[in-house]
Amino acid sequence: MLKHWDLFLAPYKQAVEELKVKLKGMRSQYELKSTHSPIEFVTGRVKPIPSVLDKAARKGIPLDRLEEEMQDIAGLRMMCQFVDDIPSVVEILKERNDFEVVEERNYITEKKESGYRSYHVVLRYPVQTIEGEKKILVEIQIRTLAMNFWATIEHSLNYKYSGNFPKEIKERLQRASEAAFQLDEEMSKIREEIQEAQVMFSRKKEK
Ligand code: 0O2
Repeated sequence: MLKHWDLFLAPYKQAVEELKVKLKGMRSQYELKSTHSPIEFVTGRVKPIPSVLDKAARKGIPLDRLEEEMQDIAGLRMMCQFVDDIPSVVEILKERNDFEVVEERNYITEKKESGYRSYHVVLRYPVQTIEGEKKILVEIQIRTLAMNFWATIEHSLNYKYSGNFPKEIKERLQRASEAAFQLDEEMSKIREEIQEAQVMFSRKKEK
């Protein structure tokens, strides 16, 4: 049974490892040019088997349809400093020719009821295997540091309460989401000041 899952997850693991290198490479290119990088950092993971099974049961996805219907078995996150960096990152992804963007979900303009904000892009990514090329779905979540802070905290609380938050916690999370939104707004207003300071700092480090 475990062997079957190992085989199933192998191309997803390969895709996550390859994409982490590629997307982190984008950040390094900005650093070399000493210009503001719209990408702050990149993480990636393969969904653990119990989470795959949970989600399949929750969404009524038959196990023999996982490849077609579960889009985030391979998942990456790209964190940005500013909200305005997010469309720049999406454009760069769309211009690449090593994968195809097949779907986009904008939970920034359409915030989720929980308070969740993020921009999701689904890719069809070709993995080279010993049996030939296999195209798999990969989800990239693009978000600011503030959105990531909120989502990380909310996600861990979700484990504790299995999604059934007490009213008080739910309201606090919604207020915290609003505070994260305000933080993003304030930072956007002084974006130019911050970027100038960051370029000065990186040049000083180089000397
Ligand atoms: P993980 O891997 O533990 O993060 P659904 O799962 O029904 O919400 P769907 O169709 O799978 O929706 O696609 P969606 O909403 O684009 O992507 C789901 C993923 O987005 C989730 O993965 C989370 O990573 C993130 N997400 C969506 N809504 C929320 C939210 O309210 N709070 C937080 N913290 N994250 C959210 P999983 O499946 O939860 O798994």
